[in-house]
Amino acid sequence: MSDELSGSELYLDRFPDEAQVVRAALWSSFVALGIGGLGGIIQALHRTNYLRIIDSADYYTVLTLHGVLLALSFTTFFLVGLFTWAVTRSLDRPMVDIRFTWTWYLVMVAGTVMAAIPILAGFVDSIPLSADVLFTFYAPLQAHPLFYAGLAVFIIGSWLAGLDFFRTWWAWRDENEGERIPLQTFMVLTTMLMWYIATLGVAISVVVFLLPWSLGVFEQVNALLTRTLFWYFGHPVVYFWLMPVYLLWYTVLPKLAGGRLFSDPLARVVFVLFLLLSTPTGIHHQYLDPGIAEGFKFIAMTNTMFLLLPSLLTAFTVVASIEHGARQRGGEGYLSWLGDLPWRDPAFTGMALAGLMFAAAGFSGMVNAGMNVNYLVHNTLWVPGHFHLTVGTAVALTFMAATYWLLPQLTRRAVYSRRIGLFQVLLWFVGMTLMSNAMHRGGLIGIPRRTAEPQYSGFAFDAGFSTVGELRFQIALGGTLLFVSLVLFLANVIVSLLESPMEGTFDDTLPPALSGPEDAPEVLDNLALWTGIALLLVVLAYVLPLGAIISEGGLFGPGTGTYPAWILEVIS
Ligand code: HAS
Ligand code: CU
Repeated sequence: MSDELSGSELYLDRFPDEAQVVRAALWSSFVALGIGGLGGIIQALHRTNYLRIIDSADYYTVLTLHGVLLALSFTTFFLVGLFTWAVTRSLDRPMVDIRFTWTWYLVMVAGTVMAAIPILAGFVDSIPLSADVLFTFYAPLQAHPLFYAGLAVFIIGSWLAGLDFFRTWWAWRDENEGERIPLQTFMVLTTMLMWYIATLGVAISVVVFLLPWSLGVFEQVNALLTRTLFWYFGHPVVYFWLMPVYLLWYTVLPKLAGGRLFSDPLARVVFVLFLLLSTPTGIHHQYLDPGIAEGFKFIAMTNTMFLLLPSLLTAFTVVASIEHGARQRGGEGYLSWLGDLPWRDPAFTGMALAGLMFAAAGFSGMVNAGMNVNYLVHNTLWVPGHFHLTVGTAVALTFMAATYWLLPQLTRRAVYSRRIGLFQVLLWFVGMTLMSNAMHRGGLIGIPRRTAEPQYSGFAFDAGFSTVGELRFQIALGGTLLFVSLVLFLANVIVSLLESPMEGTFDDTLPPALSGPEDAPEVLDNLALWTGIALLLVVLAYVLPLGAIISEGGLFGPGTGTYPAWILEVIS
């Protein structure tokens, strides 16, 4: 972290052009959050049978809108905005070419709009477009070509964003030979390297198989192959959402707590571990898929268990940093220091509660990851319970909380009401406790996920009607509280922009770590080495299962062998 920056000058003054892009990215993410959240409350009330304003036939349209806008658009737009802020502030230099920065932002917007059009058209029967394929979009579900083209454009935009971060770092490196990569930039670069490796799978799936198939170029695809290529990307994508959160927990949360990051070297180790281990684990989403040998599933499980390590290290480092903050503020005792933390600050409280919930999420993740226990929970409501704690709280709540801290430095506006902010983050925590807990319990008694009619007429769940009724109520109530919290967040941001000019100064500096980069072995900054090892692990984990899937199911579906008929004709 570069720490010499003066507190009297805001980020906005130092980097006016970059601040514009960061704001545009954040506002785009909030538009996605608003629309996606509306989809969430509609389906929560529909599934639980409290309020049915859509036809059950439209359930998958709403579910796709909810998943794509929240899991893919909200997260990624926030991430690229945050990363632009983090790279420029930690390198203390502007982006190399702001026109290029605007270009990737606009490419990402274009991709999102292209993908959203066929999803939204699903509501209008007279328009012959649809994309009710959920955010996992693998075959045999098929969407209109515009949806796949939009996804491809969106991913290309994110690749260009990564290139922009690298170019800016390269320029800095030429000016600062021999210096360690500042921590925030290190985190951005390792995340983007992980992203390049992970998106290879989904790019091949979309461009080589799904798009031509939906255009009618091929009649069929190998469904298991597109599934496997999706999950090759679908697991690391969850760390693409989580790593910006860790960037905030490591570099901003200690300051909000009144202290300093405990260890810069440990933070670097964590991000390197994510780069190495995020991708060779995707098959843990496919434990129940026929067509993949048990041995490959076992390897994915083992890798997943290793992948717990960076998060367990994070729990230690971040809590130690928070404790350091509390002790700087006069906190004492084994646990009574907790009372000395700035609980009235919505930015601190939001992030701390997000962290607490992530601890629970980690446990449900460990349950998911066990091959045998997974058979109990797979495709049940347990899984949405898990991911509303992870992406729906660790990520979403941290991003909302961080907005309360970023807003003044990006807009020169004060947060309109910090009290509403505090109430809003608490409400999210309470709403999610109700909803997610009930979803986990519902999953254990066999309530399925991904359906508008989970009650299955004529089928009695083991736990009896009263438990099912109680869980239904908790999900509906929790979902409603979450929606209210989301509306309060968006309203607070909008009113801040309209009504709330900033008075006085705002300290946006970040303190150096207690153990700084000088304590970190230099090899940690050798990005080429870690990328090479990461690629090797991917090859080891995936070449054999993919080979088996293709030789058994044909590259383009049954009967097509390894090559499709038309390629064989061309080469024969
Ligand atoms: Fe997961 C399914 C395993 C983490 C998201 N996951 C999903 C799906 C999503 C998702 C979206 O193995 C569903 C996809 C679909 O539609 O089918 N997941 C794991 C494991 C982890 C994990 C082992 N998941 C995440 C994260 C996500 C995410 C992160 C999004 C951001 N997940 C699975 C598996 C499945 C799965 C299977 C497939 C299930 C199936 O059958 O379909 C681990 O990375 C978790 C490690 C976490 C920890 C917790 C550490 C605690 C920390 C808190 C520190 C405290 C603080 C607070 C800061 C070990 C870091 C301090 C405060 C004070 C006041 C002191
Ligand atoms: Cu996963």
